[in-house]
Amino acid sequence: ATLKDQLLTTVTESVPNGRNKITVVGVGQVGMACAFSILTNHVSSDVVLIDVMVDKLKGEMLDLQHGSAFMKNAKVNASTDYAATENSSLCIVTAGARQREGETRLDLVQRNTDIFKGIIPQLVKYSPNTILLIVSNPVDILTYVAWKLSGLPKNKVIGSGTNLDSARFRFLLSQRLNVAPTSCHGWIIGEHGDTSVPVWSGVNVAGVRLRDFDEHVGTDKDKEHWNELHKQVVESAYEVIKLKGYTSWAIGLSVSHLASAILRNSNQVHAVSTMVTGYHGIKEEVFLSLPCTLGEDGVTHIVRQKLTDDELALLHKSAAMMHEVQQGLKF
Ligand code: 6V0
Repeated sequence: ATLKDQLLTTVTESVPNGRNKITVVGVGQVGMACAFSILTNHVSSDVVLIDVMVDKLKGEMLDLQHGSAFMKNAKVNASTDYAATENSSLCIVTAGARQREGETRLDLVQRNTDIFKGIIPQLVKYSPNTILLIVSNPVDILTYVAWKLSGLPKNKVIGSGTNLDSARFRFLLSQRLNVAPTSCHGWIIGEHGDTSVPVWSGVNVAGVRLRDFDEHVGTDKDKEHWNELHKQVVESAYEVIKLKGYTSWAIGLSVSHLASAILRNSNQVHAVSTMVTGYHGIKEEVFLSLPCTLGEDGVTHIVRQKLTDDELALLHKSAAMMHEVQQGLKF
């Protein structure tokens, strides 16, 4: 008998996978920020990392494993083989090519669609009951692509969407009002990025709407120019990328909150990218962000926001644009 056998008597074999197992595909800046936030917030005790870069993958795995004792003994594994992802409750996809100089947005979409063809079917093969949380950009279109490639029901394919944009918005509101971000309620819906829609009609603190003091707040007629905050939200990714080369911490934290809501079946409401056909008069088969309740089945309910005509028009513009880009995609 080995020393181990002498020390430990087997009562029953231990379970190989944790019930809260999370796979993160892509160990770049975003994937690692997601993994680190998930581990340090104790959202999962069983994280698997997947990438195509063997050395980087192993290095990241070892570095995190060495911190296991400080993360409630979480297990961290890594592999280029999707068999390691078996029985994941949640798969987060952050893998993706970066835009090259002179490359159009559509080119990037097609390149990332081609990358997704090698990732999504593998994830579903080993975890047929998983929920997919897509982070790679352009996130709304790639969530649609992942939905098509996976064959999963629409509730189980989610894009990180405007959860991050909404967090940025609430932070900026907090700075201007000197009220904590979690006490400033404001939602950004629609496309994650340039055509996102700030729902000024609902922005409130303690249920008191800014629109009740000034009906023009957030519009062009607003003398205090509150809509500058939304412009800053749209600019923020570009600004951070210009300053540090990439964005990572805020998206990592935002994704770990979504993962927590899903795994804990909490019915928390977050703005995430979901199939919006039939909502707010949208006819196209597209994914855009709306406030959704999240639980272990993914998106269970969509909150029916009372949008103004201007907000609806902006949302329809996003939907039309997503649809147009999707038409050019080759699966
Ligand atoms: P990065 O640092 O270049 O990392 C990308 C990783 O993906 C690398 O480690 C690659 O090796 C890996 N990868 C590439 N192809 C494959 C493949 N076929 N299988 C497995 N792994 C692969 O990029 P970064 O981490 O900065 O960004 C990743 C993606 O997230 C990009 O598409 C960003 O645009 C997107 N972001 C999305 C955000 C959001 O709010 N949804 C926010 C920030 C970035």
